Amino acid sequence: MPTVDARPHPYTFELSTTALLVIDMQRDFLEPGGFGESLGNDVAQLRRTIAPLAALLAAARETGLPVIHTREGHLPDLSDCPPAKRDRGAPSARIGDPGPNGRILIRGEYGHDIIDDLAPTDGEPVIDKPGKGAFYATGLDAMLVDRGITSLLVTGVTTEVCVHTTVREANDRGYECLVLADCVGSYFPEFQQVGLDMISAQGGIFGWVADSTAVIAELT
Ligand code: C5J
Repeated sequence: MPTVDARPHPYTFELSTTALLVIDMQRDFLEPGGFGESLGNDVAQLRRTIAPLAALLAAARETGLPVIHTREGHLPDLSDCPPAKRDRGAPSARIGDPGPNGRILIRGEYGHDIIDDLAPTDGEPVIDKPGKGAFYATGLDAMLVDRGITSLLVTGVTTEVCVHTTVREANDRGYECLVLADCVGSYFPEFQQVGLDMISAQGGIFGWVADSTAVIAELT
């Protein structure tokens, strides 16, 4: 069984019960004109995750590890977007408003889709989620149970929002989570640091943290 150097202690996983989860690597978060930028964020902060994640994806695909992608977004009529979510803060453009990449965070729009560098391949499931967590109002849990997956390699954006919410949801459902530090990103460097610390603190209260190179070395 592969074992990787991780915080707070080495992480051992079985290939047959592990999946790579790629959270919300969407144009709306990583490219100008989307939801992330409308909230005042510098999208460049997230882009450093693309190259390491592309390498990890390639290794997972070569090994035959299941890969599951998620996308945060809403139905065109916004019936699955709570007004509290749409109204919060003082964005320059709200969810559903027109932007350079189409209506912001709306399913089917160009900006809502996954960036070209990390595009899912045929057969890789893409979970559309209306919330921050990937388990809320989705079929992810049933999909994992169905496939016998108990351990998740967690990647994507943003560290303190959708990655954290998903890892916490996964913990409450009994999954083991290894978060890949170089493959998760935050618009705020200090949140990146503390977000990762919070996962592995207290003996790994939410899981483990490692670099993707440690996992790739075990997969290839
Ligand atoms: C945010 C996400 N930050 N995918 N979404 O609103 O983390």
